[in-house]
Amino acid sequence: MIKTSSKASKKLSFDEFRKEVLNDYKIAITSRECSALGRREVLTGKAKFGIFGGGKEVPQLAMAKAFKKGDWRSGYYRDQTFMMAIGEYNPQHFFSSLYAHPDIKVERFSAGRQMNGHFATHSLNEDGTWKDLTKQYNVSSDISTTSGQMPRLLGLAEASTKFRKIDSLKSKTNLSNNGNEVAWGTIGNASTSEGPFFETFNAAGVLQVPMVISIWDDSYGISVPAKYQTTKESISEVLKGFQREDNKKGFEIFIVEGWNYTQLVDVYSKAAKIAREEHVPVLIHVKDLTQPFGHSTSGSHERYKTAERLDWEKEYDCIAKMREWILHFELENQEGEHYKFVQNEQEIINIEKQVKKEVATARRSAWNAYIQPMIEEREELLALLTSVSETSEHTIFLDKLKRELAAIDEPLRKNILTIGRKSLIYIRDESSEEKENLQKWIQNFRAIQQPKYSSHLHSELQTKATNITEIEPVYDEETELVDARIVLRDNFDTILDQKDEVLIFGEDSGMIGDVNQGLEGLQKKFGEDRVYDTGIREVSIIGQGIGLAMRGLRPIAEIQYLDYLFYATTAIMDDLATLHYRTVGKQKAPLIIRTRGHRLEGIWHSGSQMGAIINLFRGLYILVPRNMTKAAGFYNTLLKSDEPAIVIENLNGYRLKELMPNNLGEFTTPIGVVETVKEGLDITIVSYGSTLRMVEEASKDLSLVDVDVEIIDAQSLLPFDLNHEVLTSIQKTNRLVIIDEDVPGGASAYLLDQIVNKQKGYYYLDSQPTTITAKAHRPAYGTDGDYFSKPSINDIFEGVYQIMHEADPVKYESLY
Ligand SMILES: Cc1ncc(C[n+]2csc(CCOP(=O)(O)OP(=O)(O)O)c2C)c(N)n1
Ligand SMILES: [Mg+2]
Repeated sequence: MIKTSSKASKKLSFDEFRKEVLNDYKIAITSRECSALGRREVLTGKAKFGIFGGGKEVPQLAMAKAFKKGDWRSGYYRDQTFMMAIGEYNPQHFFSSLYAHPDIKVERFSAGRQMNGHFATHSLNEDGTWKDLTKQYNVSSDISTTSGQMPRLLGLAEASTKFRKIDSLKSKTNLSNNGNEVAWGTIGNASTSEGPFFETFNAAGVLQVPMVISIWDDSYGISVPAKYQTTKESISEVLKGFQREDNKKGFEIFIVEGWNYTQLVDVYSKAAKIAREEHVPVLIHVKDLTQPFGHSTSGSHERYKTAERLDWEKEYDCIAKMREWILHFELENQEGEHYKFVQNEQEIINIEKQVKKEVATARRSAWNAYIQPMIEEREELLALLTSVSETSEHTIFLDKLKRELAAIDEPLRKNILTIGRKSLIYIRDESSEEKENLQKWIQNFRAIQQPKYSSHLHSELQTKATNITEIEPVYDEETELVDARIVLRDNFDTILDQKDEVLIFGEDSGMIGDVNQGLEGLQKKFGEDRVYDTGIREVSIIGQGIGLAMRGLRPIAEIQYLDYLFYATTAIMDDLATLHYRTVGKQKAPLIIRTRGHRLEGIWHSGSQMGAIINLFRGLYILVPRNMTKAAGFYNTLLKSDEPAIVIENLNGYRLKELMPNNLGEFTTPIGVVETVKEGLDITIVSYGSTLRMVEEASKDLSLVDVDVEIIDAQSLLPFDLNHEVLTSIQKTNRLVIIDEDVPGGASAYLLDQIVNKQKGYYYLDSQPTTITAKAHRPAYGTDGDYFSKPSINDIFEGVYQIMHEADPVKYESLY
């Protein structure tokens, strides 16, 4: 600390140190005061819920010191002090997020879409281009699921290894500075009981990535103490085997007291150096933390902590300990001079008083910014209601509504709209200019408000994936039929050649080039850094992809079979699918998930759970190409845009023959566009994936009995048929059947709803719209198991024929 010998510089460096310590203390107590006042805001009803960082302040000061521009954090709801210490959060922001202020310029993490304590920075400019991520602190947007932050952390850290190792990425200086960036994870002690924590932890040790994981250990997970959470009640004990040794790679592990400021600062600086310079993962187990306000505003910790524990928490409160240290710190140099942080306690009390004032002012100002526009909007509506009421026959009712609205002290938009919309019911049979003004105001108001809650599920930029138009595959005259996997493989080859930022990885994706040889020889050609094997660990494979994509790379993460996608559900559903929405487009992860399914056999390899996928993973594009050329086209489309998607290849299609296009890497399959693969007049069949081939087979038999079917390949389930081409088909055939191998009520029900309700197909139907699906149970194994579980060509024939029979029993006589 005091290294030079000259008196003046000694004094100067101590002064600087003193300033830093006092500033840190100020940040810690500002954070604590926010928690205290925030809790009151919930108890008095101004905010709905609060979850705060009380008791975890001091270690976060230390982490913030080691956190450099360009670094990334993937953490959880306790990190408010860290956010304040890096300058990305202040009391006004704190209260704005508590009130869920719906403006991204004010509540900069999620525009109030997430509850408080879910932090983020902005990676993207207004036009969707990357900011210079090396010149800012990067906080990947938090999610609420305990340990859900871990899988993504793996990719955020792995990206540094890619930027350091792959020469052609070195020019991307806005994304990385030679891979010097550390990814910092934070997690609560109890959340380490979760699978994603252990899976990610192990993978980080295998991959040797620059990651520092802090475990904020307060001995509880809400009310459940460590003895029910963790073997030996200590996560660092459990993880000892991960400690690196002289000739064995692993983690560096630190254990530190959470109230010990100097020890913390020292440990964090060492941890950062190891991770940054050596690219070695580090664990910091921060023990002895407390939770002075309890878990959240939903309950009180006095209910489940003993009196002894509560006393201990008071004594070991990290801020109280830091205060003691500041007060009693005294250094004497060789000349006998004494250095102190403060001369007396009053100096500290003065800082504390000032902080209280500052936080109270910030609270008022955040509340006014939140409520004032709504008070004005209420006035607008009241004025409109007054003028309607003056000419209405329902003055009594309208005035009652007005009084109701005027009586609300702090009106929300829900209150305003509820009254406005109700008023229209009373005057539904009146007509006046005043009423028209009211109607317009309500419609306009809704049009302005709704996007605040519903925008940005997908990209809203010109570059969005659904704007990429079709480029058809082009064939040379002497083009040959090849195994379809060769089309896919050669297209990946071209992609890897053209785009340095593309990385492909998964179980068996590297050395053998995936289980179906779609990547054959590509690791050899492009190296292990670009095409590589992973452990069997689906949730962290997806997390790896999310993190890599958030740092500007273009990962293609492979999930070996569709049924195993669900191991990664939290990473896809909670993290990837919501990222763009929950940051209002300020962060993105254009991860492409490659998997294979359809027409698999057996309970564990059915490959058909499309209904679950489209319902759980809204926010991703769900693409179901019927062959490998279509699949390759989807990869090309996705790489020309920047949104996340799942491409489901047909497992039984790799060895079928397809023509080899000559514009590999270039041709595209459009997203949200169906394709009519056979025209017909009698009935429209919508299907997708490999079921489509069976439909084509059945249609030949149907034509023999004079049923002329039109077959439409959905291709893209999310989004489905943006141009309403199925409707055009139904206008011609007036009959509809949807066929897939999902369970009844699965993706076929979704397609039915899209066509009958959204496209308003019901106007044109002369027969009951029907679905032909698999049985409700998981499919049984083997040829007969498949025949009796999934729709067969017989089932398709008979299902379609039955509709024709009902329409014209004379022409189409009953089969049975
Ligand atoms: C997957 C999941 N399960 C349960 C919860 C509910 N929950 C939220 S926080 C929490 C306790 C977490 O304790 P810990 O990890 O020790 O963090 P702390 O709050 O103590 O800092 C629980 C059970 C959740 N958010 N997500
Ligand atoms: Mg805990």
